[in-house]
Amino acid sequence: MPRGVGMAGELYSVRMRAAAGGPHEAGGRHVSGAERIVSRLDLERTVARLVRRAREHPLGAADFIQVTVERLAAGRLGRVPSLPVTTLRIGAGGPRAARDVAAALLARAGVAPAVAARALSLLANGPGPGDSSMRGAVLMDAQTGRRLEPDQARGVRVSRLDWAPGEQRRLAEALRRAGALAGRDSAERIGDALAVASKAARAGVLAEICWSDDPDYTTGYVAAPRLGYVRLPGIKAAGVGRGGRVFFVSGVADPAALARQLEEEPALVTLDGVIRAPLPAEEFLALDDRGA
Ligand code: WAQ
Ligand code: MG
Repeated sequence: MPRGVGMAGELYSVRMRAAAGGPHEAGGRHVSGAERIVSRLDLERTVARLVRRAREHPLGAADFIQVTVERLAAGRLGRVPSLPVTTLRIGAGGPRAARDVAAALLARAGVAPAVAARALSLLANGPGPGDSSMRGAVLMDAQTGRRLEPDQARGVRVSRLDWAPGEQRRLAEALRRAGALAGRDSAERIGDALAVASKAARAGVLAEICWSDDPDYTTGYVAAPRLGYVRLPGIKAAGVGRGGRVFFVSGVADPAALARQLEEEPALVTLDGVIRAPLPAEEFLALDDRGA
């Protein structure tokens, strides 16, 4: 997807969120969200694309779409290197087996096993109020399992980020070359998730687990600075509309300040880590230090 020739001049953060049954604040069901950082030249077509993305979303027709356009202060844009990407082969064990691998990876990243188990069941049941989805992520203490996000209905949204120009296309090519795309895997979705995970890792998040609440997207991941971004195909059965995201942190004195950093500090992601060909989960787990 062309994103303009350069990032010189004025930059804009463009953010979209969509809901059905009214705005999110009035109890509407979250349908989709996406965002970009673009130059002035790309501003209008970016707004149009995001509106189209909301309207054509598989979770159903949105009747509330909000697009926010905000000029970024000059010189405030951080650079975030992307985590290395590994796609695991899970075998025939289905979501159960993939979640066991996720738990093993989280333990390796420093999350207490009981806390990892708690996060997995939270995502399986829907982490929002009344077992709904959240718009943002749960922030969880990696040792106690305590939820630290300031707003538990909304969660923490990693925001004001995008790929540097051309990088998302390079990522898509690298994924294809590595043979990492199977079934309904979407390079665009991987790009969005990898950007979020890379910004979170950079900000000091210890580990993350995520799978989509979109019924037809069944690949999830665990990410951590030590592991990289580790994709777990089939971590959810097709047709299940529950999912979410958990950021695990350790020894964070001020969770609200971390949440603000994740939400507000603008950042461009550059393709940095390797994109590996798929390998069996046991093989990855048998290796000690992976990733960066
Ligand atoms: N910041 C924090 N949490 C978010 C954000 C964000 N920017 N965007 C979404 N979430 C949370 C929210 O609770 C959603 O319900 C949940 O994550 C899932 O979001 O093949 O598509 O956009 O490697 O449905 C991961 C695997 C796909 C990609 C994840 O998530 C791959 C996905 P979705
Ligand atoms: Mg979703």
